[in-house]
Amino acid sequence: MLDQHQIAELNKIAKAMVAPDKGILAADESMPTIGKRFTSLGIENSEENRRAYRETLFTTPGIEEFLGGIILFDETIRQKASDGRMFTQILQEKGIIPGIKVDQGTEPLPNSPQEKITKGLEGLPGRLADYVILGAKFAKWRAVITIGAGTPTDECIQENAKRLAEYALDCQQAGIVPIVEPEVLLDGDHKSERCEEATTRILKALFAELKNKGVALEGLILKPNMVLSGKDCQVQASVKEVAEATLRTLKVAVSAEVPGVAFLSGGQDDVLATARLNEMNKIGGFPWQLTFSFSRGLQNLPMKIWAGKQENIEVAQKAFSHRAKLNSLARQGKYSEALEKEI
Ligand code: 5MM
Repeated sequence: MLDQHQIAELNKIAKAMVAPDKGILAADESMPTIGKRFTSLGIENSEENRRAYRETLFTTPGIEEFLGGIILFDETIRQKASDGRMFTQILQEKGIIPGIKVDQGTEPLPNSPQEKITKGLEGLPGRLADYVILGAKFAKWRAVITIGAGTPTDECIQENAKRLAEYALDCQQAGIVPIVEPEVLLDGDHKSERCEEATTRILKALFAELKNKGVALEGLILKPNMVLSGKDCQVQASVKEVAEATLRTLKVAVSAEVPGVAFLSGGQDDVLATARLNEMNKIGGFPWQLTFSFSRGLQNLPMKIWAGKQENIEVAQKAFSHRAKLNSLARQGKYSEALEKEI
């Protein structure tokens, strides 16, 4: 069990990650994921390109106004900017908290192999101790839940919830704030009600496991999906419907002690993701900070503009900064679509 001092330290870090006008950048794409994104834009997936791209993001002027934390990948937490400073040093100097992805991808669930369970618990305490030395103050673990015929199964929900809770406990024992990310995927033609049902199931199971294992809820951040219609569903829920369904779901499942809920974007349209976050913050009436922890929702445009070319850095940084600013406004309920043009 953690003592009160340890819990207070974790709570302080968690609150800073989701400070009132800030959110989190997910820049923890694993090799296959960054490779997929680069290849689709004709960018070579080389170590130097990954380093140069992330330098472009992290050195964006003024980005610290909108970001409380950045999630890094194992390669990135060990890399340096062109001026020789470690990326972690650059972030610390800007007051942005460095974090690290510690899951090791997924494997098929033995009794339902089309579903996935997340790997990475073996040797985790040792890896966390190394990441503390490298400067990480928080970590992230993502579980993937698929909506389909007969899925998600209870076994998939339970096993992913159990592993997320074990990871969270290991993190807190190492003095690291865990981001727990159970992602119900957007894939499918289901109505939003099915996403609400699946999201409620995984969140309830997750919080039951977290409590069961004695994880301090004041010292973690939840990173859920928004409640959305499947991407191939003919009738898409409106911005208001998404906001209401997401808040309804969070309120039945998420304890009030949790300092922050930071959404993933999950392949939504960038502008819609911002508008939906804004709508939730306009509605209000919840106990947590409600913010963003987007990867694609923040990076789609800057990555496309950068395109692997030095001469595009300044324009890419402007696009990144603009998207981050709009999401910062949305997490305060102050965004409007008219601001999209003000770049
Ligand atoms: C950066 O994307 C992360 C997934 O990485 P891998 O699949 O490469 O392990 C992902 O966990 C990300 O942090 C969240 O899903 C948020 O990303 P989106 O794009 O959904 O906002």
